[in-house]
Amino acid sequence: MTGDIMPGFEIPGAVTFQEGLGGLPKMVLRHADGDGAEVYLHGAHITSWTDSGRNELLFVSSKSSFAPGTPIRGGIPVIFPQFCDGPLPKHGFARVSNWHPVSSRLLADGTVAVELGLRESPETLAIWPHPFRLILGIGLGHGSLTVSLSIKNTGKEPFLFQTALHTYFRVEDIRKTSVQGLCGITYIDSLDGDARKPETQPEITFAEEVDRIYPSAPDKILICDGSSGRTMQVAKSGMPDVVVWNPWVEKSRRLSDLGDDEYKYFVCVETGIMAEPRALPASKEWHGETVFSSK
Ligand code: TA6
Repeated sequence: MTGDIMPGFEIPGAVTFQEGLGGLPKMVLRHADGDGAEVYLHGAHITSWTDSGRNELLFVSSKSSFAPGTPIRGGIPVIFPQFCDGPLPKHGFARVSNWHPVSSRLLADGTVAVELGLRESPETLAIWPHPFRLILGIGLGHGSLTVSLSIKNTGKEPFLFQTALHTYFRVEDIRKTSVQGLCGITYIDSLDGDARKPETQPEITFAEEVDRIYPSAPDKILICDGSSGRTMQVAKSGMPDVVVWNPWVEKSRRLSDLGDDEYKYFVCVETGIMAEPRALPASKEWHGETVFSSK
């Protein structure tokens, strides 16, 4: 593709279209204060978020594929309508679907705001027989990234869905990283037959694989990267659950699109509806949002 195939959505100096890896189109967002973000139309997948000092805040695997039909490993995969395993492909089809730009705006406070959309297609209807409309909103502010998701049931029957922003946060050393704000929640341990366990640690640290769903979690979570001294705040609304995941050594080796050592450099802290599917009646819309801010 060329940079000008979607001129209606470009904003000089703020939003451009470029050819990304694998020849896939991506939107490049630039804030006047120097923050930046990149989002592929493939999956509406945010693959980069940089602060005004040009520090990358998201992790993307050096071995990720960038190809139609396969998920990108890292960044912010958008999960819908199924979380994890089930009758559909793992984590659903939104992350491997081709989204379209819906709007781009420069807001009065300087936020660069874009929206991407996805509707049902013959391919989605063949595996999930429900009409829907998704809108992913991205707001790049100075020191913050707001990601919102609206899900509308445009059909005549209710449907059940799960959804997540499966965010991979870059850290300098997972062994010196902690996740804070989940103490007191009973979590579902995906590595122990979905056993329910109380979270007793004010600071969750990592010395082995961790894969946990925290249902109805507090709306503010902190990720403290002890090596860099950076703290990331994850502030969610309308998204009840949080997942904490790091694959550690063995699982990293099993994942062909992740370098063997790359588990050291990220933690996934995911927000959405993962613990139980949510019913969405015909014509109704669900909205959730997560604001990421780097301190
Ligand atoms: O959200 C955690 C999780 O479901 C883990 O169980 C882990 O497998 C991860 O997502 C990655 O899934 P993926 O399909 O992207 O390999």
